[in-house]
Amino acid sequence: MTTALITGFDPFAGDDHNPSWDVAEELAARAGDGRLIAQAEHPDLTVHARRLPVVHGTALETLDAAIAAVAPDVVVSLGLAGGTEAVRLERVGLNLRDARIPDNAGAQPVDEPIVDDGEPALFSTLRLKAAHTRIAAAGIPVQLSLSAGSFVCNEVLYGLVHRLRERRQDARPTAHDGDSAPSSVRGGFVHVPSLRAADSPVSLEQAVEAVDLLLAESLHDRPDAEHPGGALH
Ligand code: PCA
Repeated sequence: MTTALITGFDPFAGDDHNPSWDVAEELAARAGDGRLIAQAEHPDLTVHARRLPVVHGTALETLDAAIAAVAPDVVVSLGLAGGTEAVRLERVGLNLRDARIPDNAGAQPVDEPIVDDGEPALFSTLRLKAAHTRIAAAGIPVQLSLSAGSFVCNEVLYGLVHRLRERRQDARPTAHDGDSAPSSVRGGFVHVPSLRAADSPVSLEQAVEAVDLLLAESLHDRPDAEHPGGALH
């Protein structure tokens, strides 16, 4: 069996709704009916959706518990980036909390590390360039993004990649295990625009399809595509 964990977030900043959770729920519902594009390529794929609190620290604890419970082969976390106009495939998580607004528990950390003595930045391990090509070909507005900000979404991206790497190291085979080490679990983060707005450039349907295609691409073992995708500024 192949298992994907998709997370969305609670509403925050006084909103009563967060579309990232709609996308996660819809992916799990479609997977239950065998309707995902990713299932056409990975027929034994099941999808679990979990909702994370917009709270520094607690978001990562909730994600960590979900990873332990679900034992996923791939993890895609989703969040809302209000005011943006495309699905943003986040490439880099920074080891930085610098919150412009309080989180849902009232905390507003400034210039703190997420992981004490952790590396300054960690890269998503999803196959973002391969996915970007397919999502763009489907006519969905999509961007490779070099910053997930410095609020809870960035914390989940950095913390997720950090945690998956630690788990891999914990699971390193000993001389007794031979080749039985689990293959590496890919993980990363996607920001979606506020999909409900009447003038939203991306619909819920398109955001769901984009993450579906990202799943399809990221469940392959081969390395990411190698075409240019950087930014000049
Ligand atoms: N977006 C926020 C946190 C939760 C969410 O959906 C962010 O971009 O950090």
